[in-house]
Amino acid sequence: MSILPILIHPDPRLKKLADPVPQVTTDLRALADDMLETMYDAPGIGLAAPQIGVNQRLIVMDCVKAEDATPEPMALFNPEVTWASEDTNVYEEGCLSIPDQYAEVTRPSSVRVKWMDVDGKPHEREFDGLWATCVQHEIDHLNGKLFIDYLSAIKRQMITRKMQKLKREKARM
Ligand code: K2U
Ligand code: ZN
Repeated sequence: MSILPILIHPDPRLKKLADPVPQVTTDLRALADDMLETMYDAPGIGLAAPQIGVNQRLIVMDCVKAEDATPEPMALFNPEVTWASEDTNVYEEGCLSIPDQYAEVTRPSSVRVKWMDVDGKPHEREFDGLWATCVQHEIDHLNGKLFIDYLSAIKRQMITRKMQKLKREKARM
């Protein structure tokens, strides 16, 4: 198991449409494990393969936040939203590829998602609450969309400039 480096915005690899996974291989199972370890280490509650530079349709999540609760790690291959509620929720979102920047994003409060699990088995179920926000945030990553794309051009530009400065400073270290 490895902790993988997370790409930081702006990066063209974060804007690409990820490729479908034809079948779940041993390598992809290992990648899902590494993504979960990377996510827990960040810490985060979700991570999409493009964020670690792999342009495939794979996301991992564990939105159980309570310290004493049992973790619920999930790996979803080729996830897609099949239904979204009209009701919406506003959540102050962040992103591991846009560190320390937060903004309110409005999304459907419930979604039904179908996907393939690590054994290649199909699933479809409804997600609510933080799980719904997270799964939509992660599927956006597979379509090259970041939470800042829901903000005004001015706010998006301000955050992008902060990330460009951060990357310049990191490059000097
Ligand atoms: O994709 C990512 O960058 C992981 C995000 C997922 C996420 C963002 C906003 C709302 C829900 C999920 C990270 O987990 S950001 C860190 C975080 C941690 C706890 C709650 C919300 C965000
Ligand atoms: Zn993100």
